Amino acid sequence: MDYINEVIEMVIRKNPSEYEFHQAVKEVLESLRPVVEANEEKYRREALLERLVEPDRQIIFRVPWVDDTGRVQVNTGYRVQFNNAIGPYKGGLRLHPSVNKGIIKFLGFEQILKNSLTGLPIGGAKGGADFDPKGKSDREVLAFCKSFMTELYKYIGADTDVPAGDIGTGAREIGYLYGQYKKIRGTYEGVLTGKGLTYGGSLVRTEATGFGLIYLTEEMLKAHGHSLAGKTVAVSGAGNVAIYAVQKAAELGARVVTVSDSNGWIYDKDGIDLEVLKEIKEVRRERLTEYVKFRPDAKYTQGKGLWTVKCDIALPCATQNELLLEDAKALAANGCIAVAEGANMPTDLEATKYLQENGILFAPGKAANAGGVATSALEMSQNSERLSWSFEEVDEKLKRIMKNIFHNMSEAAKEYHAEGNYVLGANIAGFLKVSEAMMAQGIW
Ligand code: NDP
Ligand code: 2IT
Repeated sequence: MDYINEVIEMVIRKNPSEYEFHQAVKEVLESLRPVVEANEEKYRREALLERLVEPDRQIIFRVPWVDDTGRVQVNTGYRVQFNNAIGPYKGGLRLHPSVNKGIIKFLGFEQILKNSLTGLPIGGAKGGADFDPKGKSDREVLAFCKSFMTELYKYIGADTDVPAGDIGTGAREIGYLYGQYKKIRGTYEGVLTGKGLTYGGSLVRTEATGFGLIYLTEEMLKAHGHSLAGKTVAVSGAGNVAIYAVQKAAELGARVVTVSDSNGWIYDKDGIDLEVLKEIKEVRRERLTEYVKFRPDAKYTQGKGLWTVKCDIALPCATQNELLLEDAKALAANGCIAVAEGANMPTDLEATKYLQENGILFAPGKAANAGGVATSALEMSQNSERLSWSFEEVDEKLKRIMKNIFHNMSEAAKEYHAEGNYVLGANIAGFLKVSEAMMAQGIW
């Protein structure tokens, strides 16, 4: 058996029920084949791939907190510190009832290569809990966050591991977590990113993932003789990434016709009304069913079906495995020319393959959504020098980073004789830096 298949088999054997982790490892290792085959002897001797797929450490802990009725609730908390070859561990915290070890490990593994692609010195990590912030009072969210940080603080720090937001973890949660860290440690340090602007946050971090997704998409379209202006765009999700993708796509002249949440989706043929969307999601924290009350001509559909809408560009921005083979077929049949992943691994392996084989441009999440973590790294820089940069300065840096990511993955794909295969290009470009750093630092 070849080295890559051996490692994939080992991962499945050692981590039997971690399906999302298997999926991420398969996608990455398969696309590293040209590099691995050219260096097989050296990599085998160093057990490089075995070390890459085994986290540095995995922390799992109990998170007890008291709800508004006085009952004690117990959640499971996670922090997987995957790899710090090129910088301190960095990655978000996901708060969602579906969270388990396999999901946190797939996200942490992807984060290693994503963070490498940004060109900034950050390693890969992820964490979270099976806590559902939906429907909880502010006091309950505070109680959870305090308890979560009371354990997590032991393992993190501005130079060791810097968590941030992800699904279910926004500005409110980061604030509560930061307050508790400061209380326990007694230090004022950049231990989290996505902080509020009054206590060390960076301008543009809120918008960064969505804006970055659009900057990279525009760069990819440009390389193929297109642009966003005048295009019809389908977005899924209605959270942090989706909202700012909708905003920037509209600013560049596209018409975004859909958004969704886990219950259903909106089709607004005149273009999603950004102010309405922000009011519902960011201010009132309500469901998307409210949207049609403000926009009676829009249509709400319960359940799935968003990818059957005719669009030129599809931007999945909700969660993993939300765009499957039948969705890819529907997009292709409707003349879609590009898919760029705002979420992490929203497109499964079969759907990705189908899109690529049918000539649809495909930008993988670890490149397309890297603007969030890249701006987090810019927040870390500002915290270190105790200064804050202007919106324009951070936005300009973000744009440059996204353009570089596109060109680096494009060049890597070309160099390995797979022009236009950005999955292969992103994985190889991200891996080369990490593997070189790992080998330079000996065996650990
Ligand atoms: P939010 O919590 O702000 O929004 C998540 C959105 O996705 C909501 O609309 C939510 O709907 C929907 N969603 C979540 N889970 C599911 C599910 N199981 N099925 C259907 N819909 C679902 O999260 P973000 O916008 O921050 O994150 C979205 C994606 O982007 C995730 O994959 C995340 O990992 C990725 N990402 C985020 C970054 C960031 O900076 N925030 C950076 C890079 C990637 P509902 O309200 O009904 O749950
Ligand atoms: O998936 C991701 O890249 C994030 N959730 C952002 C992580 C970060 O550290 O800003």
